[in-house]
Amino acid sequence: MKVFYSDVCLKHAPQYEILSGNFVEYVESPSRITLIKEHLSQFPEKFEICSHLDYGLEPILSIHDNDYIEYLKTAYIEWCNDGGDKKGVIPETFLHKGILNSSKKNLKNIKSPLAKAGFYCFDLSCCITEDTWEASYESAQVCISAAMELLKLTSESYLNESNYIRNSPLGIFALCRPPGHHANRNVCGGYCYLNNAAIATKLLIENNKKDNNNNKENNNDDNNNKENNKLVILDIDYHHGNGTQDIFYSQSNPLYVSLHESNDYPYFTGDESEIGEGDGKGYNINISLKKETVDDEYLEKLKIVIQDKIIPYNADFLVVSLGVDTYKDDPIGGCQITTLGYKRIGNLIKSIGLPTLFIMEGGYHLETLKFNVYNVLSGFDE
Ligand code: SP5
Ligand code: ZN
Repeated sequence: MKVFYSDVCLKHAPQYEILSGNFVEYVESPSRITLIKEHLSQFPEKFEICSHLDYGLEPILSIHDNDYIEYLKTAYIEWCNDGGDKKGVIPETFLHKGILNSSKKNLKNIKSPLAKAGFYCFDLSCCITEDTWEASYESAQVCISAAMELLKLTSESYLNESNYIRNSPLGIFALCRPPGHHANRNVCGGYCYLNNAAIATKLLIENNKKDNNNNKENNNDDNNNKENNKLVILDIDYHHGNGTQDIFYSQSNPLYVSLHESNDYPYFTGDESEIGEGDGKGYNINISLKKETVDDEYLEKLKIVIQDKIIPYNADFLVVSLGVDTYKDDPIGGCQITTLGYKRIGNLIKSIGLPTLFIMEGGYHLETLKFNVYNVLSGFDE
C-alpha cells in the first residue's frame, strides 16, 4: 500500500489547549504520525512511503471560503502585532447565536484579531501558531496527492496499459496531520483546520470526468462522458465529523456515514436524526455508539451499515476518515476497541470492495497508535 507522508506536517505543534477548564499539553502531537510512519517503514514489502506533489490552493478553495483561508494564513502575525501571546491564537469570545441577534456589525468586515479568532474557530483546542497554515496546507496536499494517486491507479487508461487486474480492492493511505473532519468551510475546531476528507472527496467525485475527456480516442461525443463518480465517506473516528457532515449535508453524493459516540465532543452534532436535507436527505447516516462499545458490538454495527447502506449505494470510491481514538486506552475517547479489533475493522472495510483512500484523523494513545493503524490497513490488504 502506498503511504503519503510529509515532515512539514510536523511543524504545527501548539504548546497547549484547554480541556474541561484545564490547560493541558496539546493532545494532537506531531509524534503521532512519525510513530506511525516509522512503524510502517519496517514493512517495506507491505508499505511504500511516498512523497507528494503540490496541487496549489484550487482544491482547497473548492471546499473552504476565501476569507477563511486568508484568515488561516495571516491570523498568527496579526495576532502578534496586536499584542497577542506568542504561543498562538486562542479565541476569547465566540460568535454565539445568543449574541448574533443583537449584532448590527457587518460580520464579513471584522478587523480585530481577537474577534476573528472567535469568528473562525469553535473551541479551545485549535490554537494557531506561526506554522499552522504551512502544516495544514501540507496536510491537505498529502491527502490530495494520495487521492490523485488513487485516481491514476484506477483510471481506465492506466488499467488498460498495465493490463493488471486486482483481485482485492486498492487502498492508499494519507498519513497526514493536522486532521480535518471537524473543520467546516469557514471554521476550525477539534484540532482540524482544513477538511482533508472533504477536499479529497470533491476531487475524487469530479476528476473522473477529466480523465475521460482527456482520453480522446474513446470520446466520440459528449454522451460518452462518464457521469461523476459516486463516493462514500466512512468516518470511523470516535468523534462525529461535524465538518464533513455539514459540507455535504444537502447533496446525495457523497454518502456520509459516521460511527461515533454522539454524547461526546463536539456535543451539538452527530444525532441519528441528522439525515441530510433537500437532495441530501437520506444520504447522511449517523450511527451512535454507546460509551464503552466493544469490538463485537462495533463490528456488528459496521457490518449492518455496510450491507444495508454502503454496498447498495453502489459507489466508485470509498474515503475512510480513519480515527483510532475508539481504542480502549485512548486518552480522550470512550470506546473499548482493541488492537485486534482494528484488524477486523480493516477486513470488514475490505469487504465493501471499493478503491479506498484512508485519511488519518484522530487517535491519541501514543504507545499503540502505530499498531492500531497498521492493523486497519493490513486487515484491508490481506
Ligand atoms: C480529530 C479529533 O479526533 N478531534 C477531537 C477533538 C476533541 N477535543 C475535545 C476532547 C474532549 C476530551 N474530554 C475528555 C474526557 C476524558 N475521558
Ligand atoms: Zn476523534
